[in-house]
Amino acid sequence: MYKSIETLIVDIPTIRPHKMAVATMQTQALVLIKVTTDDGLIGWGEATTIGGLGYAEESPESVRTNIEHYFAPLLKSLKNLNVAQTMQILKRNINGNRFAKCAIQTALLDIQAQRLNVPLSELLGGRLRDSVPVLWVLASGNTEKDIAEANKMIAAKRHNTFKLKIGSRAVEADVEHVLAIKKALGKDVSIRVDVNRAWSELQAIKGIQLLQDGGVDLIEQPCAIDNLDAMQRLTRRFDIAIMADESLMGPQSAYEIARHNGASVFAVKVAQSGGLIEGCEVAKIAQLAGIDLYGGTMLEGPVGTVASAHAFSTFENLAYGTELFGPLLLTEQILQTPLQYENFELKLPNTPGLGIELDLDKIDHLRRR
Ligand code: MUC
Ligand code: MG
Repeated sequence: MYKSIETLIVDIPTIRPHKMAVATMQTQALVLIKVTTDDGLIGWGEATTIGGLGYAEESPESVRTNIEHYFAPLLKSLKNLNVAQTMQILKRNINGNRFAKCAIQTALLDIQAQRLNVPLSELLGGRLRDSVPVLWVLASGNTEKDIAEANKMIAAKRHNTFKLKIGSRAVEADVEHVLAIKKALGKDVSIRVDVNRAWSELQAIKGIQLLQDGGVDLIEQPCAIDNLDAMQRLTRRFDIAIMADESLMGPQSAYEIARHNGASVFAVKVAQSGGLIEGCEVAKIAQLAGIDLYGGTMLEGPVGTVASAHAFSTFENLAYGTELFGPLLLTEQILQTPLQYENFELKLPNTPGLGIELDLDKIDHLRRR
């Protein structure tokens, strides 16, 4: 039934260095999975990560190796199973590897949605919106450059909400940088910060107080992944939204964080969740626990971005919008028709499956040999 499963690593320079506490990105290594069926259908998935092993436990190279050696032979041995049954067998036989599992599941859902002639979102329960709001991340490392970049985005009606990457400098220096940007952009522009787990609890108390007083709207992953106690105390202590990102690793951890009041917002990432379906489960847990939602990214290219958009379009509450801007950070586009960003939102395709057409010549030219 599944004839071939290919993993392509496609290295694309970013439009400027993207500085985060965990890594500075100059190039993004897109990890694309192409699944071909015996009857000639093709499904795509993506398992892109950030900064090699700087962000998560899977690297582009480990995804490729594990798909080639473990996922592909197993998938090729399966016959006459639906997507759920196929994923159940993969999960029983392969531990961890959430990014690889997400990419494979996406490709299988893409194929199934094409067979049924419906957009992929219809297999996830059905979309509630045809577009999702998209913010922009300011991460040039320079306050003046960030302000100029934000003003350009607002004027072009591309983004009117901004997330700032902090955590690599002293708390005071980071706060000064954020509040200068907040002041320059004014009260109507929502500013959030992502600390990428760089602060101790005491640093977080100091930093969050100053940012809350300065009119910032949200603090993302201030403390270490495992420090659920600190996240709980910070969530209770402050009025400002505290968002879990790296510490969310699928439905089980979503349940644990929700149970301990360890966040007021969840950043749902389909790869971190282990799949589109699991991302929707994380969202459901949030909804039941009264936690708000935000659609996150692993700075994927268009495949992972549109797959995420299909999942996020089904969420009842998307109070904090999304950050599905990954393709816009890249100097090269790999679709025949680029994803449509307009009026501060990303439009979802209506055609069957993921609803995108890849530029295979471009991919072949850019891919790692
Ligand atoms: C993260 O931690 O949120 C998402 C946007 C961005 O600039 O970095 C990522 C990772
Ligand atoms: Mg984050």
